[in-house]
Amino acid sequence: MNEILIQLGENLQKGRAKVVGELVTQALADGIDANEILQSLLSGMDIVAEKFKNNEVYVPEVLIAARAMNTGTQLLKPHLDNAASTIGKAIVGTVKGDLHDIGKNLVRMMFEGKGIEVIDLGTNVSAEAFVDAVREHKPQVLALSALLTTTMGEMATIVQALKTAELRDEVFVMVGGAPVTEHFCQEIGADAYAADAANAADMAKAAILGK
Ligand code: B1M
Repeated sequence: MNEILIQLGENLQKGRAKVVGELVTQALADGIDANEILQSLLSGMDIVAEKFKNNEVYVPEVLIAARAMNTGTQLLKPHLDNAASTIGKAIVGTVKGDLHDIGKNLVRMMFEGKGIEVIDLGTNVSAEAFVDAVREHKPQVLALSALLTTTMGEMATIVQALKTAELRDEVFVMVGGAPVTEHFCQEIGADAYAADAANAADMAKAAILGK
């Protein structure tokens, strides 16, 4: 593999956003294909995600690697064929009444690291807003986050609202957040529960690719 691409992956894992930006600029100037550059960024992020899953790195390292990833992808964006650079679309958000967003932001970053385009609705998002966004953006995946036992019930309301709007079969509904469990996921009729952001990204990618 080209030396610049190797360095790119390594610096991404270390979260060196400035160096990643310089290397992407240099790689583009050297005529390396933007998709090839993106692949080396994605491979670096995959390694970070795997380490995070195995508790070898923690939230701060993931956040700085994700920031470096964002620096690289922003520079690549104008050079990429969108259809080739993203595998699908997801909507993420924290449910109504809930302002916790650190886990949800990690989910967004891990999704982006897998090449999934993300529409982030933010926090305190009502069921109506989720339904409207699904209708408008037609994502393959809807990822819901809740951190409070008092707000997780809102996930059931969202699943029901999707059914009422006849959109339930159009989207793969994933749920997560500290109080959420596999049992709860099944009880409310969601499609998948993910215990952490890395697993959520693996599951979303598999759902998008139909695996
Ligand atoms: Co709050 N808070 N908080 N809080 N807060 C908790 C959740 C709590 C467990 C603390 C405690 O009492 N021990 C407790 C909930 C108790 C319960 O419901 N059983 C609690 C409470 C009570 C409250 C308030 C009510 C406090 C008050 O005002 N009296 C209040 C509520 C505000 C509101 O939301 N309406 C409140 C406020 C806050 C802050 C604003 C101060 C702050 C949030 C800042 C922010 O998010 N920007 C905050 C924080 C930081 C926490 C703790 C300390 C940390 C949460 C966190 O970010 N963890 C938390 C205690 C704890 O969890 N130990 C606590 C790091 C993050 C990476 O983990 O979000 O779990 P997490 O995400 C994980 C997984 O859950 C998963 O992936 C991530 C890991 O990869 N995941 C998903 C998350 N979302 C996913 C979605 C998916 C898939 C996976 O989609 C498919």
